[in-house]
Amino acid sequence: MRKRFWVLTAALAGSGCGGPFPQSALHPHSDFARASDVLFTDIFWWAAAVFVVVEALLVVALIRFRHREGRPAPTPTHGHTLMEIAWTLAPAVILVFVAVPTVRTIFATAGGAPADAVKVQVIGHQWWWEFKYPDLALTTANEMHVPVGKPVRVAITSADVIHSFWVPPLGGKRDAIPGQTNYIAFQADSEGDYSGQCAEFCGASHANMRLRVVVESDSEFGRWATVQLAGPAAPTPRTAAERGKAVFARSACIGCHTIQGVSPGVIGPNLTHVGGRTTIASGLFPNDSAHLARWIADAPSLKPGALMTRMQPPLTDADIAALVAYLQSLK
Ligand code: HEC
Ligand SMILES: [Cu+2]
Repeated sequence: MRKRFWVLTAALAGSGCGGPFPQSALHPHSDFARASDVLFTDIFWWAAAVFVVVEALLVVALIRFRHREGRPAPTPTHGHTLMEIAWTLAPAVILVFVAVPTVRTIFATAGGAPADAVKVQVIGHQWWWEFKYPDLALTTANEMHVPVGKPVRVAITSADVIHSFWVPPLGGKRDAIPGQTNYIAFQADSEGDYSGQCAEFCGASHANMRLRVVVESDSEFGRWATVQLAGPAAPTPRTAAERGKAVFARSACIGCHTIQGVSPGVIGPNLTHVGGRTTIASGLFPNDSAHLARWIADAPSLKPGALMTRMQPPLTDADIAALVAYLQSLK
């Protein structure tokens, strides 16, 4: 019985260290994330050493001075100058070894970047992320693209309440504060699709405020930017997508969403190329017909508190299907 308990405990503890864990800060993929990881490991080993020394002394004291029949109580030590100096100095020295790398990392990750860094402006919204590339005059949402091996400078702010931008494998977390801009800079060292998360409680769907960062080759990034900069594809005449465009243009959608050349809304994500995204609703759902249809019909039922309210009067199933076809055509 006891043996089985230990095997089970070891298995549970061991399994905590495996798995893919897409939002783990222990798998760094940029200079920023590596700097935090190195600092974390450094402080972890100092803490481990302190733990071992303190626990060892405790165990020695427990065993050596245990009460035994007929033995008088040990005499307590008072005013031992050497010991007092030792246990004051040792922690002070350890704290210096912790403080110096900490302060160095704080400055190293303060957001400084060369002038030719790719610039991205991140704006937190309840409960989605807007990404603007000022040098490219490009706006998108929820999925940020950056080239691999190039410095990226991220300027972070918020349109409503305080959020926090955090992509554990790449960098952050850094608060997104309305009326203020905070910066981080990083250089991703491997291509991939990294997930992030708002890290400052911001209301009902805080936990559903995710994001993705696609790190790709320079040429793929260039291709992506070119597609984003082009206007939306015109739907083929007499298809569901064309009917969907008409439904979009006569519905409340236009008050909240921008589709370049179609509508100017700025309450929700820019939908000009929404069909090219892999997810919707800030990384919550795959961008497929079923989820799009349910989202358009009743977004708050999929994402509590979503500021995309239920359409009134409700859209017909045919209208929703047409809208889905239209949005999917916007690659
Ligand atoms: C009251 C403003 C409002 C109206 C009206 C509105 N939306 Fe939205 N929409 C939003 C907001 C805000 C979000 C982001 C919600 C979130 O993720 O929390 C959103 C998200 C979306 C998304 C997901 C985009 C992404 O990148 O994740 C799609 C698709 C969408 N809306 C389509 C539509 C369509 C189609 C209509 C019209 C039938 C519509 N919306 C009407 C505010 C609105
Ligand atoms: Cu949040």
